Amino acid sequence: ETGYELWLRYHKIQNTELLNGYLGQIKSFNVVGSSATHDVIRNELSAGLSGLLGQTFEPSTSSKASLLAGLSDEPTIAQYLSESELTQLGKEGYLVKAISQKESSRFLITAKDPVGLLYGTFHFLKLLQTNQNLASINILENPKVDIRILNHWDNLDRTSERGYAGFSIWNWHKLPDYLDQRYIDYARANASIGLNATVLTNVNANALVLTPAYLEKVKALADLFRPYGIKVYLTARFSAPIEIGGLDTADPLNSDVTNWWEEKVKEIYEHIPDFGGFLVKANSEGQPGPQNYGRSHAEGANMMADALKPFGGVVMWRAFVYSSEEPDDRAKQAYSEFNPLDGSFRPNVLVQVKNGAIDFQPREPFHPLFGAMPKTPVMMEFQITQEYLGQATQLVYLAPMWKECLDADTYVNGQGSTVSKVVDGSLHDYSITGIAGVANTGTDINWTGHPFAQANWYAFGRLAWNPDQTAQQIAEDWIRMTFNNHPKTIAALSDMMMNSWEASVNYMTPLGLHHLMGTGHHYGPAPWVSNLSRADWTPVYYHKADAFGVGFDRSENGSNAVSQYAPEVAKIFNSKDEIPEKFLLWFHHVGWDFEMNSGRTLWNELAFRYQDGVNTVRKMQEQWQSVQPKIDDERFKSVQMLLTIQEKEAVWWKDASLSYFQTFSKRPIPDKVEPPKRSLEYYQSLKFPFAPGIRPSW
Ligand code: BDP
Repeated sequence: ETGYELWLRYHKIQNTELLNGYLGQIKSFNVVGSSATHDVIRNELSAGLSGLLGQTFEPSTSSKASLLAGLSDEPTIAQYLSESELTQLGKEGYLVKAISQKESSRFLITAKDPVGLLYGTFHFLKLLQTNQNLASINILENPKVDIRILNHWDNLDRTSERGYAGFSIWNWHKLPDYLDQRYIDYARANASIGLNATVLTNVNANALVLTPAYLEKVKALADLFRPYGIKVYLTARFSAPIEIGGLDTADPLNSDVTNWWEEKVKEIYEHIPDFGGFLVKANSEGQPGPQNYGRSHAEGANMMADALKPFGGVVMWRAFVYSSEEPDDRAKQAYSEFNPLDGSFRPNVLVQVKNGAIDFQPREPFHPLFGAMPKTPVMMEFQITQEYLGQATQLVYLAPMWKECLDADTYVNGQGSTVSKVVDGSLHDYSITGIAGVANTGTDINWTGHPFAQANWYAFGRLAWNPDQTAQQIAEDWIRMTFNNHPKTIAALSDMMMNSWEASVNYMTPLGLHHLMGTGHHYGPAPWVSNLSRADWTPVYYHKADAFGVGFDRSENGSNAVSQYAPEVAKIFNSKDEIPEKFLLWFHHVGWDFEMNSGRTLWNELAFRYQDGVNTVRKMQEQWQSVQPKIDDERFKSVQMLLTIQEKEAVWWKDASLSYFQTFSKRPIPDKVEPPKRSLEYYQSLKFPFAPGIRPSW
């Protein structure tokens, strides 16, 4: 198996008792009604039921079919629905339930909108894929977040910034006439996990995508995605009026500029009537923006929002800003810039904030902007592609990391003001909500490079739909759907997955360390780098190791980044003794002999954590080995080889980091920690000129 099928693997159910039970319950299906989405649903049910149940299922038109799917206002369907079910069903929600009649049980899938019906269909098929008992199912679901969107950092030349799975899926050269089947399979996969939107282009944007020839290509994709409920968005380069519009300014308060954007937006909607809107990276890492003209982020965002408003479009304006000229701690800058702008954005602007205040590090405390903008919809940006988390060679299941952030308590409206309540809008009553994931898909046959990276795409969709689900439950569903339902498979793989993120934090950046990766490509350890064009891109800026100790002092005595959090949180982060150790070196510069909870000194604990990370990877190798008889050869070998690489990389991280930090601590490597295999000079000499995922100009 190549893995191309993802979690939509409709192989015949192995357990014959269960299979016979299902065959007794599901004899036929009828999808009532017509639309392009209804056709998709018919195809999905035919493929899913035929594959899983091992018999051919063709759509029937009988109102007595054992599985009935249709909109809630279809008379055939409406007779089975109660008032309360109808009121509970939201626009994109669905109901999947058993309806018992004269001893024979039947099943109903319904929704108010065809896309909800498609989501319900995927849920029903998931029940079979995961071998659930259908007898008394009654599932009513509505998404908790409005815009559930992938951000592709894909360039028009098909390279993918921070992409580790080949080239971009979008073949701009052959579009609009050549419609690759992958486009449809992509939309289908997204719909199966409830994603409803996609940004096709890189945040480091190219204005060409807004020219007529490219809009034809974008339209072709939008037309394919529409039946799957996926709306298309584009990144808008702030200087586009100059680059493709022939103007000599992009000042958001200049009327030629506002007219240009109005006309451009009109042109886009002529091609794509349900176009979603723009994602904008402005005045960030060299990208142009309103500040080039002395205007604020709000003035820039509002100008685009006004152009989009008549058509129902939105602007997702990124808060990922930090300046090398600014002397203040990088971690504070986004908050300092955006918090004062709360209330000055148009209602159709969302401010898109990364989960943490630096940049998708293996572990970051939640970004202080969550909870700090009650009058502005703040949306979440997670990174699915593993830029800082093992790229395509490491098995790192990211759902536990996303959950740690979503479940964190901001305390802004008292206890229980979790980040997920900010994101789902319930804390501040946002009128629109969103959650974005930087995609990890590419042209690799298995879509994501590492077979287990599929789980991160999957988990992102599931959490975007409902941030309250658990990482464990999502992992189990994914394993059952992607591999098999054998209890041994589920036990071994879910254990590997659930421990993998903490392990990677340990062997890369334990105890709150961050940004210690190789320059540019971010592959492997390089904590010694100190001489880049910007100080805030160098690892030494972040770890500040010296003879006394290590860590960035962000307490009241340091940069005071802690003050950007609610007082209850700030108090804990500010105290070396109260702060959870996982964030210790993020907020404090701590002496090498500081006593940790384990009773070890900081230096010994650091060494111990590095070793623990390595040990966990070795355990993952054993666990994978133990399921060999249950996994197809191709995927088994692929993961086996990747785990070998991961083990080597974990040891490399440990050895390079400990050798380097030892030059400051001057303390011995403690017992039970394997001493570094090579000299520090060796690790420093390693070069990776062709590491993947890098932006060509970097
Ligand atoms: C960093 C990436 C860089 C992105 C930037 C961003 O290294 O390639 O352009 O974030 O999010 O993580 O804009």
